[in-house]
Amino acid sequence: MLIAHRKKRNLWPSEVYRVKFIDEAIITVQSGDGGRGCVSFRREKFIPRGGPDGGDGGKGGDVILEASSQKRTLYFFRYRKDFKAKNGAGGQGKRKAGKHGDDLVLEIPPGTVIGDADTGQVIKDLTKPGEKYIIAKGGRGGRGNARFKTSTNRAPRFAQPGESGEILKLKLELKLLADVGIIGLPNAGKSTLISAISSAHPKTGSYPFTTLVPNLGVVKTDWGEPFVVADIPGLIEGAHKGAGLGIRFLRHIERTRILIHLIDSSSIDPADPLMSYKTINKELEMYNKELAKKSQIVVLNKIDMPDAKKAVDIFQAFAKGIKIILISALTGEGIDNLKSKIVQSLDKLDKLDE
Ligand SMILES: Nc1nc2c(ncn2[C@@H]2O[C@H](COP(=O)(O)OP(=O)(O)OP(=O)(O)O)[C@@H](O)[C@H]2O)c(=O)[nH]1
Ligand SMILES: [Mg+2]
Repeated sequence: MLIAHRKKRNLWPSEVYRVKFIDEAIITVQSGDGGRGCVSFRREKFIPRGGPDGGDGGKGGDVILEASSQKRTLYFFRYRKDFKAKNGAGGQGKRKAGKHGDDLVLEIPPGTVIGDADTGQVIKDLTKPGEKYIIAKGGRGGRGNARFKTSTNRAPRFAQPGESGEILKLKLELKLLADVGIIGLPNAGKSTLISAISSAHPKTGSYPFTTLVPNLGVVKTDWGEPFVVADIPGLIEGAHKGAGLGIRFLRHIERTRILIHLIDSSSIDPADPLMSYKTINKELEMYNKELAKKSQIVVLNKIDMPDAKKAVDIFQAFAKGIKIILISALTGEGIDNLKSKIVQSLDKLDKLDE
């Protein structure tokens, strides 16, 4: 079986799975048109022929892209694709200028590359939170007739129209960095879990090493910004020395913010209930001390199985002081609770960063 896996792996060019690490959106943005200039003449009592007093049109709104640490993915752009800033208002009599159109600010996650969707050319790379870029400038307002008065034409009957806004088709591209990594022994149910909570649907199977390359999925929640989860191949004892597959992918989760440590409750050995938990943590530490320090959410899976309750009780009795979440990735039990715990942990870390 392993040979078959190896063959398959070689057949997969890195490109194939690199695609999964990218979030993309194609959107159209349009800046506001400038307001038209006004043609108007002063009309006052006892002044039969007042001069021209048409005001200028207002400037159209800009479309601005802003990198925001509140955004983790391009999920928002799956459902809205057309964006337009406001037009400038027309000028009025008495030299009153039209109001400027409001700018439209679109928040995108830091690290988003903005390109021209038609030519593929990169326009801008927004990396730091707070960084802004005017992607489409609003049209200038047209000048009112008051501006065109000259010695030879004291009563111009014309004004400028406003300049049109720009329309751009953009491709947004974000290399996804997972916020959450799922770790555990082979068969713990990591891929089943990522399927249950996210847009990723990797292969699952009742044999070890079903997953050969990491999978990334975007998880949408009811509590705010979606987050990204990575499921990596199972870790086994000796992984840090190269046993199994998981180790070579640990670097993918080095930059995650939290880890879900997934344990198959049906394989808990009553004689040594914490064995798998300790094995994984030891491997993390041998690989990289920082990784071992990352905050973990410990999750017992497969609680739908017969005798699961007994195994969970035993585990809990031994794992004093460790908070445990119970789920069945297969039936969905406990999944919402887990999602809300992940969101809470991420929010807490976000606050610490601020
Ligand atoms: N009864 C039950 N079976 C589960 C549950 N979660 C996963 N399984 C099964 O456990 C087996 C392994 O699941 P996977 O999701 O492939 O496990 P994995 O951790 O990704 O395994 P590797 O990729 O090999 O490391 C599959 O047959 C799943 O159907 C669960 O909550 N309950
Ligand atoms: Mg898997």
